[in-house]
Amino acid sequence: MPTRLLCLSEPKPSITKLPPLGMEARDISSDFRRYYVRTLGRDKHCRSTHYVYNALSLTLRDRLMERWQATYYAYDAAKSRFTYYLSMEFLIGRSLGNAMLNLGVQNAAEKAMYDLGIHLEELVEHENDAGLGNGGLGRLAACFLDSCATLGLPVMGYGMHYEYGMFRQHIENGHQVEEPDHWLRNGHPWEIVRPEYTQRIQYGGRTEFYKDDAGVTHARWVDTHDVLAVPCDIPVPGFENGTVNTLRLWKAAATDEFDLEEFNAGDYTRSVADKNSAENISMVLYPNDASENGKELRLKQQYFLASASLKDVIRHWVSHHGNDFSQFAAQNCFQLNDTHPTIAIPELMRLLMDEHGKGWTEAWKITSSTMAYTNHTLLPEALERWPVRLFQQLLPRLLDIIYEINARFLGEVSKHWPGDTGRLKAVSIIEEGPAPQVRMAYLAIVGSFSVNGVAELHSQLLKEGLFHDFYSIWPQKFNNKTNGVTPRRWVAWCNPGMTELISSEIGHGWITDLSQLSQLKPLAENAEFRRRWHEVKQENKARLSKLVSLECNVIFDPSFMFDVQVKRIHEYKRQLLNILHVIHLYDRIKRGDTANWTPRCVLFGGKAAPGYAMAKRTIKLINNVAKVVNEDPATQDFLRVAFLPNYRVSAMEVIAPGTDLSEQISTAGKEASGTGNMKFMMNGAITIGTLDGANIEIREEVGPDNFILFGLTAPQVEAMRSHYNPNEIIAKDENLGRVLSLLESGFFNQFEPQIFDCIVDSIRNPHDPWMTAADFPAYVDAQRTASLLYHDRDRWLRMSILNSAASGRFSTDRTMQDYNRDIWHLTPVKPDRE
Ligand code: CJW
Repeated sequence: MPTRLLCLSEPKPSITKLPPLGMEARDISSDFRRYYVRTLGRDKHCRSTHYVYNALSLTLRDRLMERWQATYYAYDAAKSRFTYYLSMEFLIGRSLGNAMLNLGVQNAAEKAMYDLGIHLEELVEHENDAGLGNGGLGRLAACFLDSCATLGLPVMGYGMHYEYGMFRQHIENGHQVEEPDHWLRNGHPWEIVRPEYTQRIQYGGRTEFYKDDAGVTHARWVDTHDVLAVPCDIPVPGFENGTVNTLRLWKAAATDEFDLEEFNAGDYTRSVADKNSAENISMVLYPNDASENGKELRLKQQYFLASASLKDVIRHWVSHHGNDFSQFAAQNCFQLNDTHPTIAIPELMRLLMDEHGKGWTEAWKITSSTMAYTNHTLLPEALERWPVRLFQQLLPRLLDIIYEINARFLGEVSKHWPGDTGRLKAVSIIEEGPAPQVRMAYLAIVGSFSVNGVAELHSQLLKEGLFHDFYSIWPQKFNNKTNGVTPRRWVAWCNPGMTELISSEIGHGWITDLSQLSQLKPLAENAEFRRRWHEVKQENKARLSKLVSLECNVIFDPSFMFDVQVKRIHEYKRQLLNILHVIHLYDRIKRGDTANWTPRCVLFGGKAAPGYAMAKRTIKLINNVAKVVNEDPATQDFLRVAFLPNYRVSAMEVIAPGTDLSEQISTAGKEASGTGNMKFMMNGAITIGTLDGANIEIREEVGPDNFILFGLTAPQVEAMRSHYNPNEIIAKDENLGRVLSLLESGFFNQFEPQIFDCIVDSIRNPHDPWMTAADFPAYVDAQRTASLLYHDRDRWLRMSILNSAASGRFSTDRTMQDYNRDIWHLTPVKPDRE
């Protein structure tokens, strides 16, 4: 830890007082050159983009830093109530472009670089994505932070500083191959390490009880193995408003205290190895999306995040209020991003009781009015449960507290349903059995004052199904907060052509008030506007086509319809249904059934969890089908198929603007919300989709004529389960029969016998949870509708404009205002730059 400066009095304010930095091209240029030459020590012979990128990043970071400090002075002065967004994932992607956009210096930076003979775009492309998340849940957290900063809300993100983010995906012979993503290899100029706020995190050991001087019994956690948590802060700029919030990511470090017993016993190397195991805690992001993996290290990570963040907030609290926690709940709120940080509930209890001497009642009152829980999935395989045995070993004191929370909760339940022991068993936080488990979702509900789902259907299903008993006890806790995406990154940054066109018609107020896009509606009837809209889309398609050609070696002709499905590969998302349709189109081409054909380029992208065999096999199928289709000269004018490797945030920034048709085809009731659907809609794509997650609200906003609907509804899916007969459907539907025959004949795996048997079997299985066969005929019809609509260019353009125009509700600005109105109750603060 750095030593404190020796000074007789406190440092004078003049140490921190500096004139404001200029925002013009010449100011940026001169700071840039100073960093390049003086700080980084480069000269005219240096040819590496890396240093140029770093010099520009540091130049912009200085400008963020000014606003960052001003923001915190303003929050302090306003004595702001704060919300802390606790999340194991923040999928932030690249930072340079976002910093330029939100600081409003894009043009100035562009000019400064241009005058020095540097292409800004090359610098932007140089940056590695910060892939500190899996998919929707992690990207949502990043969009939330952007919106909170833009709204001036005192919200801070707390997460993990993984050394290795989401793995890099290669495709070899059609198979996914994972490679570690050492995203920090070239450094990360956007973070500031703050060792002065290091926290100590305990593991293992045992609980010891003792009496204080007044004879009151207390507990303490002793004989623990400790690990240090060091914060790395990343600035989160609001859009042109002078606010910069903080994303604080925790990195694990060893305590530097050797185990003396081991050391003296001569086991020096073992003692050093322990250091490694400490640092392992923040080494790698678990690459599971909506499926649990249950590894001990994951629980260690969860506790690491929760404990470090709470201790950090309490450190700040105690420095202002001492041991008086009476106003703590009035001033602080924790939003739990799924159950992953739920251990924060017993941890806050522990800190208040064991470290601050509060009694159970007071501690519980504070905890249960401070925590709020967001659920992101109904899939049983994603619901976290931890073996009691593991808790006992790793976090014994927390298990004590969880047992006590459960005992008191079950006491309440038996008052609600007297004598109903079945009910007690059903809602118990501890699932009994040969290997008892802690149900993290139940712990989260019991310990929170708010429980929300992420789209209307999802929140409804939580109340009716998964959490029904809890809803009966506490109906007032349950609420919906439909997800969104930030229009800064997902339109203003990634689609400059559309941004310019829209702003030329309605001004640029829409960037911070997306509902203003509704002013575009009448322009759908304006032929000249449609022509310009089409022009922008074609340019964006050309850009996407370049990416596909570079990364997949497949030529996408921008005059074809671009039909895209990019998201994590999961059976419930039904990439399989999509590729079955591609096979059907191929079959039609081979039969010569191509009258009035709408040529298509079908793009897939997404990562499969490394241990998820079916998902990986689906990737292989897509690649094999793509190869057959693309190599067959008969398809030349009709169909192209590609799988884009290593789908990530920065790839989506090119994909969304260049997409015509957005595939959102999950089995109804399974996709909690989806957020890719919103990015596509904002960028003028038309959705083909089921009535699932936020698709329902998208269709509501844009109207049924501008949304291509198909498939069973969630209740129909459930009703069909008992008598689902896929083989009968296959026998009746000629198209599906032919597609399955092709697959079963080994047509797409001539030299790889049987590799797709598991996929065919899953479709033919009456217990197929995803009911792929059930929706296939309707899906093919809907795709025909899409083709016909695309054929009529004016019709399609109208729909495209109307989709963007109706996307206002899906800005995270709206989502954050909803959270703030119903859960957080924060007052926006405008920082004073003087
Ligand atoms: O959250 C998005 C939704 C989307 C939903 C996703 C989600 O599938 O429909 O738009 C934002 O609300 N992600 C997860 N659940 N739901 C998720 C992610 C990572 C996980 C996990 C669940 C990692 C683990 C376990 C469950 C693990 O153990 O590593």
